[in-house]
Amino acid sequence: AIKKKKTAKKAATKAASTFAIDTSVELFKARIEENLIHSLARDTTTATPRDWWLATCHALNDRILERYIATQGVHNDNNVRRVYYLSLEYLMGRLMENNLVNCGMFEIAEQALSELGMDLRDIGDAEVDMGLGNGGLGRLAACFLDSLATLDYPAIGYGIHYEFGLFRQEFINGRQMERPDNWLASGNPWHIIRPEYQVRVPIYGHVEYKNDDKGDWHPAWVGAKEIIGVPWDIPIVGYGAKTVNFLRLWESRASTEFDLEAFNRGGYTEAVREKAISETISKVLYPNDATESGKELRLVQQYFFVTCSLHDIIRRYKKSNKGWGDFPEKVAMQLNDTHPAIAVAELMRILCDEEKLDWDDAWTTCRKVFSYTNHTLLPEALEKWSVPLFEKVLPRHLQIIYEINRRFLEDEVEAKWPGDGKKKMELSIIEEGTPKMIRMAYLAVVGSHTVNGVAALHTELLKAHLFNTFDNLYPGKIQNKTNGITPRRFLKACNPELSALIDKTVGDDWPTDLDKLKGLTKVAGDAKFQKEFMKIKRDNKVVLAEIIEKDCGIKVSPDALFDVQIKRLHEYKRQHLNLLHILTRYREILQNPNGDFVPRVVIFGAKAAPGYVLAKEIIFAINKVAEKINNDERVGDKLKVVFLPNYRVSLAERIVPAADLSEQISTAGKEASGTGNMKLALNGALTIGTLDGANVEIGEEVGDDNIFIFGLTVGEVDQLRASGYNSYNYYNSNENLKAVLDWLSSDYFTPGNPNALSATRKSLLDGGDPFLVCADYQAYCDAQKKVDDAFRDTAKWAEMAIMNTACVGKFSSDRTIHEYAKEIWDLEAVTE
Ligand code: B1H
Repeated sequence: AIKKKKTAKKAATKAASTFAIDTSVELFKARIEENLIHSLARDTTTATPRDWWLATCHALNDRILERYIATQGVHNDNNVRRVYYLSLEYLMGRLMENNLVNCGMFEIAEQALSELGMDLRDIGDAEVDMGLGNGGLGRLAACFLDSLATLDYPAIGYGIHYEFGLFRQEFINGRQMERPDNWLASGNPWHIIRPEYQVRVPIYGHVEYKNDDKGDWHPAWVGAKEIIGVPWDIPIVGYGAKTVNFLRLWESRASTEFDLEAFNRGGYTEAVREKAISETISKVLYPNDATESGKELRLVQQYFFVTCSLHDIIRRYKKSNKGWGDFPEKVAMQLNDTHPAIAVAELMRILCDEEKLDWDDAWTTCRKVFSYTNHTLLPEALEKWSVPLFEKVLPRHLQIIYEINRRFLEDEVEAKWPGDGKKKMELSIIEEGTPKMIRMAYLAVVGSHTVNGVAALHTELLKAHLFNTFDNLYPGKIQNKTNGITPRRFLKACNPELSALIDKTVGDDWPTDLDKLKGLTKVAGDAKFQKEFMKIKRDNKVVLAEIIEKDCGIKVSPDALFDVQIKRLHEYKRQHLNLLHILTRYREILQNPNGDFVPRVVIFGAKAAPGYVLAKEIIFAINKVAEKINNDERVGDKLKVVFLPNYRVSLAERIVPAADLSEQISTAGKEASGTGNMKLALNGALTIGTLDGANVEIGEEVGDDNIFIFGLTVGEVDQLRASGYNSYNYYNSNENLKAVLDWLSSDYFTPGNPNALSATRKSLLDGGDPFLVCADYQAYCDAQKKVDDAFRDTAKWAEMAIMNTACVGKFSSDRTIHEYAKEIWDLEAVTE
């Protein structure tokens, strides 16, 4: 083993030296040109922006892969403990710019390309986002990978290599249309296929009992179809490029044997048909954020990637270890929500059925390796699978889940609450009913050693409601780990001018020590610094204004207040509350043509789940209202409304640095954390928000004077609901609210078609207003007035904006990952 270690050291030194050679503009330039010719068959005169992008990526990759080999060599040779992050979603965005920044090669590449007559930013636009996720949950996974590598933690992410990521959004006559996201169409320089690690996985079939040589009966899963999982690896470069981890994504393929069998049964067309079915598994990402689909294919996806990943983890473990005793020492697995929770049953199946461990040993092992993150309290997002469906897809796993549940209820629940049948019903992994349902969250809690929420308030609510009885049964098991974001992508890379100003002011080590930003508090009141800070903000707004003109054909003034709400479209996030405020403001402008208004541009970015009818109606309403306002000469620059199509990570990177105001207006208790709130505050936007999710902690960090908090608290929401909420009371007693809601059902915004926008009004009145929009309307409008007043005082506003950037160091995902490593994974950093 010692000898092996030496080879790894050597490889590392070798890579490090290549590194040094690479850090010259001349050499990087030569590598780009070489790649243009040898990999892309182009010369500098015929190359398209995409060719330049690919050539730059290849040039960079040479370097990344050396570091990757060195890191993996050290991890393997030292048989290190690793964390495995299991997630059905990774919203990686673009990788070139991020990898350049993390390799410390950004300036070199910029210079090299400029000498070749190209602009780095322009060619970067040729990269299609890697959008294998829906929203916050998927982006969190991507930020975590960045922090894990940056902090030198041995970590591997596992997920699905979807052929189609989250749909592309277009607006046609104001309505959302979904287009397939064919992200692989123009080539991907980052992923490496690993056919040697392919895994054969069984699915469907049935359970039979077989007699062993001792005469005991054992369950056996037979008649299953076999599918092949082929891994694609994407290197994850830490900042400073010491550690390069990887993300392993599984693609499903038909097995050849399976083809032949199908061929014999049904002939050629049948064989091809079955092949297509196998390949369907990794075809497309389910586009629901915070609602479960309940679809069979989704369950198959979950099982497919879990079993491929577990087999891969076990193969790696067995290469360096004997027996199962050390497995929990070498392996920690984080379940990103319940989407991979079937892993608990699958590991039990592998250990008991394949590896012949007895149940108790297998169960002890399981509980030592798994931990689970809960991301939502919304009932519609809590995964439950019907027992009949489970039995059809995974018959053996159903048996195992029943056995886990039986032992859990008869041993643990019985010991704590003897003879208490109600407690058993309440905690059962199986929910009674027709059909019976498997509560995946309960399976995850029972099978894990630690459960965590994603913000302080969210964790408190988990302990008070969803997992209250579990919290009594397992005191201390439920912990908080407030989310974070990577400051490399969401400040350094996306806002280079502000980053340079920060470097100059507090030094350049903030990207890995974000609390250093605190140093900015000293200059927050300094007029010269304020000028520099706000000049950068204005420059970023000019860039965004150009994008708005290009994508939406709307001219906006960079001197207006840029008011931004960017997130998935959902009733609980209340984009329609924002809309009601827009209408209120529009009315005021019309009623008071000579009034002194603070010019505003309200900017939205949001995709609605394709099947979420009301969310799509809200998009349509915003677009129609925007069209009217933007073309109303009486309004001019006082108010503009922009809905940028196809919101995604790369667009966020343009919007976030340009925002003045960050809309975080969910109904209190509904947004588990939010992470856009952190990105915007970090870039000097002020938050207008409710006391929900991580807004609470942002408020604690920046101070009450630097945030606009409004609306009902969680306690007040509960009280209001308990006392019988009736939105009509607000409608009837608030003249403005009544006026704007009625306006929506007139034909003012859709001439000749009076009911075109009435869906929103209907949901808020006859629909009972499930997210209390009417109840928070007045408080929201009042808070918006305070925003206007603050914005009028430019020095004051600048100071508040600087204080936001200065005080949100807590929300670096490095802090979050350190906490997971210490308090959940027991994981040490490994350096060479
Ligand atoms: C979050 C989801 C989610 N919570 C189901 N839950 C999904 C649930 O495809 N599905 O079935 C997909 C996504 N996503 C978000 O997680 C929370 O709403 C945010 O508040 C939080 O910041 C984010 C990261 O923790």
